[in-house]
Amino acid sequence: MEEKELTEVSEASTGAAYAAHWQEEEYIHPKPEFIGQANMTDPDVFRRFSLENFPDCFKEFAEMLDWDQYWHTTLDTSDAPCWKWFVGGKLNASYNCVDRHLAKYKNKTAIHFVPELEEDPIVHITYQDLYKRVNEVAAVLRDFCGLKAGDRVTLHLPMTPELPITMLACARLGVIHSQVFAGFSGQACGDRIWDSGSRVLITIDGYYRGGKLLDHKANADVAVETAGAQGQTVDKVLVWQRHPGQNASAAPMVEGRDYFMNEVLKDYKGAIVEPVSMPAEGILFLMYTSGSTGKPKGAQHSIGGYLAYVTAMSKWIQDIHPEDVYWCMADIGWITGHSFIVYGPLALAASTVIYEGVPTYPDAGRPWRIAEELDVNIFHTAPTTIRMLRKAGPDEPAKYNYKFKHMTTVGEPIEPEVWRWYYNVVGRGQAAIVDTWWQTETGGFLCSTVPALCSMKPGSAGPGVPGIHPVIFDDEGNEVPPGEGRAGNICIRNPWPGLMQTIWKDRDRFVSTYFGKYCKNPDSKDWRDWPYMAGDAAVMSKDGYVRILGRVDDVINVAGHRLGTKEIESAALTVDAVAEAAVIPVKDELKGTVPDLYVSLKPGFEASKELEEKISGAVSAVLGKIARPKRVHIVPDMPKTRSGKIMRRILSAISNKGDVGDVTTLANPDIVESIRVQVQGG
Ligand code: 6R9
Repeated sequence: MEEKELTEVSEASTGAAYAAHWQEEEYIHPKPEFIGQANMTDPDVFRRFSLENFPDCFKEFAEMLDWDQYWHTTLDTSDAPCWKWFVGGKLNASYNCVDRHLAKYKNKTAIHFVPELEEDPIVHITYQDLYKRVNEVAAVLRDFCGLKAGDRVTLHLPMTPELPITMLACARLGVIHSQVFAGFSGQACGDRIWDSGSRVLITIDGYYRGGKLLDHKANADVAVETAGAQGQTVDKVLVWQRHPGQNASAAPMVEGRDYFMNEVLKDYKGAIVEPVSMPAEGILFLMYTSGSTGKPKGAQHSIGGYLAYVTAMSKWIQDIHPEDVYWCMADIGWITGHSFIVYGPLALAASTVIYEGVPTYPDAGRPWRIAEELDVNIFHTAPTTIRMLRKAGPDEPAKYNYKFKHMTTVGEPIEPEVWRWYYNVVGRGQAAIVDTWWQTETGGFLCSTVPALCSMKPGSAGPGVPGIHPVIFDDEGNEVPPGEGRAGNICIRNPWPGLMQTIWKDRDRFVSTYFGKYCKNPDSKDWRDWPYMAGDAAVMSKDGYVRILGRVDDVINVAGHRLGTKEIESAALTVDAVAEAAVIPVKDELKGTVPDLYVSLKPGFEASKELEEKISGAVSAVLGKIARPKRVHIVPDMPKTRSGKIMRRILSAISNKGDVGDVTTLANPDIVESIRVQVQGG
């Protein structure tokens, strides 16, 4: 069933070959068993969602939801490029994710909560339980906190069911939630409270991570202080308890400000709050992007457009049916969790799994034990986790009895080597894989294969999903035709309902960041003049599949040749001993920049000069001498964020002898100094 196609990427014809002279392209077809049960098997979908049928094609997404009132205008472009979708329509997101399922599915599990400690029982929350809990929390927010539609609330919650329950309670009232990743510091949370103008903060006393009960409430005190110093007063802090009735935090409760949620809830037992009928163009939530430079920007997502988009993506690309047990191992503190743990799966009445802790706790077999126990059949994670599981337990999946029909990879480019392990070992060569490329800003997927309709190509995200029309532009704004092998800036030609409405309180930054470079006419109200620039470099092959090379600043220009850092990392991963690889551009007198390569090894392998040579040689062999790393550093571990992304910024500071900056929010801050000593000496 597997075909190989060799596409020549000729340096002579492209001027700047981005990678190899020969780029291997392998197609792997989905299995008939998957196709037979899939939600989207109609090849005509791509015609129906062609630009000729834009924007009306997107009505099909909106029709997956229940509306209180239908829209009169599918797309309003009068405030370009702040597009308005389904104008005139009214709906409620909480109703769509909870109430509408009660008639058919009230006794079905909505959320399986898996505590990190394996001895603690898994909690199964039915749709009826979810309905009850969401209503009670909504009553607290409305009647105890005085919150109403349009107000902002900051959540600083970890991976427990209280997080989606609180989100849905906000949505029920039309209150805008702004969830801050629990691994972020109190100060980072405070900055976001201030920016969003929240006067209520919802947190928890503690949660488990790596086997330890962390004190989380202490962060709330710092957050409130930080926001206060900038002029935003928080008058109420609601504190969930990880173990109701027992305080997991040493931080004192501030009289008149801090309240244990479980105590307040006692007065709201059985409360029912009618879902507020909201305009489609109302705001569902803010999601601040990591904000490595400048102040964090709040991506502002709509109710109708966003929910329609994530529901359709969950149905067609994630292939979620109500009877599926779906596990996305991301954190709800990131966009992936909002769209593909909470809103999309619940809108489709699926059972969604929430796992509290670290994927490798207490060992690398944990995810597969959970999959076996809960009968998970759809699995969703990021390359960094896949690499970690492959490194720590390459043979673990085979020990457990589970069966995935579908798997997702998201968040960074995946090396074909790693993709193949995911496919063969985790998916047992049976599951369809989608490599979904998208962003916080885009609400849902941009490029991915439709799993029953398209073949998979390891390392490529795929073509635009139905309704998304990607294009690659060079720096001058000329289109780079598919199949040329030249990298450029990937843009989307058309608006779509999941795209953020704007950056909260910063329309100018929204317009300049995403449209500034390629807008054809800033006065135009025609969407054709406003391609969306994602900020990623990509190559499109002649079949329209897109290979993402990384952020625009992740492309290394070595002596005029564009090299994707990911291409080099993939090459390094072809050496058996290598578990993870990260490439850093380092200034070079002759070549402008050259790649510095950091690698960590699989268990059982030792660092040596010979191995460094071997890795370096492999990179030259796969990509050509131009890509040969200046140095290969074999390090004990990579510096990583709490969400598992390798912090290239820190490696770059070490390679380029700069300031590593604040490393306290890393998962493993101690590694930074040992790498620095290793690379720079003393
Ligand atoms: C969903 C999410 C967005 C950036 C994006 C790109 C990278 C995401 C990817 C991918 C290659 C994929 N990215 N998915 N790169 N292949 N399948 O991760 O959102 O945290 O905002 O990150 O992540 O560089 O621009 P976000």
